[in-house]
Amino acid sequence: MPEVIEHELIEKIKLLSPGTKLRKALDDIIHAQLGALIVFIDEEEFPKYSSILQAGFKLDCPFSPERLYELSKMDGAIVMDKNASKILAANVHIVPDPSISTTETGTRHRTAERLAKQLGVMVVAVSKRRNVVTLYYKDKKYVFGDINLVLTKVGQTINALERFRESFDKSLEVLDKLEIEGSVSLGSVCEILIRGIEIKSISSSIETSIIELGVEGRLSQLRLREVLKDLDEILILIIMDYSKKDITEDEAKQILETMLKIDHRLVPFAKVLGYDVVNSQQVSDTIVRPRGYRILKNEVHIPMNISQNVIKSFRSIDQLVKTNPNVLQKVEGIGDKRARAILRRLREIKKRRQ
Ligand code: 3AT
Ligand code: 3AT
Ligand code: MN
Repeated sequence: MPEVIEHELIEKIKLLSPGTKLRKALDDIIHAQLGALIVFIDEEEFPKYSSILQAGFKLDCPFSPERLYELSKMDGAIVMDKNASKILAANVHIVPDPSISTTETGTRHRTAERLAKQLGVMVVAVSKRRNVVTLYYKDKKYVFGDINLVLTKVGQTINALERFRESFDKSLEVLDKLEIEGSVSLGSVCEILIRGIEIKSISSSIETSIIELGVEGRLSQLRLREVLKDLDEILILIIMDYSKKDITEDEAKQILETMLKIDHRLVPFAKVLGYDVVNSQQVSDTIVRPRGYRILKNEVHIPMNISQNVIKSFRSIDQLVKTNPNVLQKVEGIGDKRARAILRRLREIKKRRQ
């Protein structure tokens, strides 16, 4: 489910995730084989809606999971304030505008969907028959999965992502050496970028599930953070290294955004980097020379503004590796010590066995 779920809906999902009091109430309702229809509105607006939210009885008491659970034994809807801190009314009969479209079948769920659309509010339906919680917010709908299934799915996805990240990191080490030898093909650059983009898009496909897991998702959240660690930065540096023309960091970020949307194939990736190629054979046959942003940043820990000076003078990393400290020192921001450190590190990488 790679759809981008908007920020507002994410906030609502958090309100209902494990660890919250609201979720405790919903779990109790499900375990008791009950159903519920809960409307969240601005307390001050409540009197205005007397024709839509009819009858029932007013309560105006603080919310607790126990109270909500007891009230769900009654027919009709429960009205709460929008922060879920108060229960305003129970046994309410909701009469939304019947002309508003709904794809649901049961009356509870049809009513919930219509009301959320009509008032632009959050409505939660707990199905008695299907033991499932559905969140409606404005015209959006989110069905909460069975927590154990969601946990399993997220866990399996992260296991795979961890393996992908490991092999991505290994291919960066290979790239280091090829870059210094001056024998990188455009194909191998695009392949690495594609792997990185795949890690990013698979990760974002489970982000909502992790939020849905609430406190149960903490470990997954930490693991995912490790998987994504420095990934954007690395991809941006690779793009700056291999873009056909000189680009700024911001331009590289734009290219990264574009890469998330295109086909994960060599030709489209090479084109986004600015190469005029027609087929993947041509991509693989093209030898490219990196400017050196990534190696200088990640292997030698040179700040970006200084590596820019180095790159202005040497143009590519294979040129840089051939120079000597006296020449390198002439670059602004590079002293004797740094010059030696850069060259030492580059030679170490060159000698490294794969
Ligand atoms: P019971 O005494 O519980 O049988 P009730 O008047 O308390 O009846 P409920 O709110 O429990 O009514 O609703 C029971 C079912 O009746 C739920 C729904 O399938 C159906 N129902 C209620 N109102 C409507 C409606 N306006 N249109 C179609 N079906 C409805
Ligand atoms: P289940 O999946 O069976 O729980 P449903 O969408 O099939 O939900 P039902 O028609 O079975 O819905 O109705 C179940 C209860 O929902 C009946 C009533 O207590 C409540 N309900 C349904 N429509 C309304 C409404 N317009 N206002 C308040 N409560 C309603
Ligand atoms: Mn039903």
